Amino acid sequence: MTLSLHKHLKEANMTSVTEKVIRDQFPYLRQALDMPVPSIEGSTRVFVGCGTSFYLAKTLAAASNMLGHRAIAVPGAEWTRYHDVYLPEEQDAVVIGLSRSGTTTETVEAIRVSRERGLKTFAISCEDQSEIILAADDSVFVPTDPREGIVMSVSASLMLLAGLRLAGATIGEADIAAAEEALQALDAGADIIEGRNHFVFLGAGHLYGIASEGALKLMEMSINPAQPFHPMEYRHGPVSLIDEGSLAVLLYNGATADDEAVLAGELQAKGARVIGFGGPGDLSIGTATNTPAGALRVLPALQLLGEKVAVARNIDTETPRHLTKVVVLNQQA
Ligand code: F1P
Repeated sequence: MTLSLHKHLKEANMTSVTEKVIRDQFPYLRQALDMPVPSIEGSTRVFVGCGTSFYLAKTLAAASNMLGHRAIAVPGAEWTRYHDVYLPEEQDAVVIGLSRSGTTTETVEAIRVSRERGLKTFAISCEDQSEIILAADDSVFVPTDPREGIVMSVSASLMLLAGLRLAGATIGEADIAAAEEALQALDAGADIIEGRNHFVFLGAGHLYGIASEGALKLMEMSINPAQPFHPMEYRHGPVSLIDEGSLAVLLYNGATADDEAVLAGELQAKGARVIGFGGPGDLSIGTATNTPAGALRVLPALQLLGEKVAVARNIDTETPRHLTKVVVLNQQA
């Protein structure tokens, strides 16, 4: 009988490289706390990226707005092709591209096209001297764990941390310690995923971007559909999918936590189990999520959740189906 790699790992009680990288990310994050970040000029910030980097962009735009700097987030290709749909012509915008590899065609193109239009440009990347860093006016380089594979984990946390600091947020040791504790709490309570095959991630306000990243992570790691929603939107249709196979990950937002707890109770009554970050659930993880740093506090735990679901389904996260580390497109004339 041939055992799949994951079954083998499970039976031998071994840990995948993906999981090791997720668990070992905290020293990298601590190191990035003191890294110098330049200040960003411009009256409007446009954060662009693809995949995980786009969801980081969404989180950073929300954090910027919370901190008093107008910002939007747009997927790389959308910004290149339809910038006027997202923002009227404005010369004082700065376009900030996020890309772990620094070579994702659509994100690099968004930076190049913006610069040609006379806009200021900035890059955040985990690869020094990468295409995006060379294409932008200014940049931040955040070195990541060289063991990291296709699935973005520590690199995402690092670019989020750097971007939050760039956006003006104060990030400190307490945030890293909280992220580590949240990951440990998720680890200890991971039995909650048993028998679950329908996953939803709920986050209001600045937490919607990171809820979206939680869903993407679980989907690409475990080949299981997962969707993000704004919590108050969930009753408006999607709730019809809830049953005894559902797991809802609710990122409570301080200001609206009472409303979200009511929703959690309704989902539980329909058969769902709930993981509550910063509020009640079948598994409650007591992390404060109401500041811009809240996204960073939950991200490593969401990454581990993706791995846990993958292991339960015998999926090897080192070779996620149909995915490559970078999407490079053939440029057409
Ligand atoms: C972004 C990205 C990943 C995704 C996939 C392809 O890459 O879209 O989020 O998981 O593996 O690349 P990057 O621009 O941050 O390097």
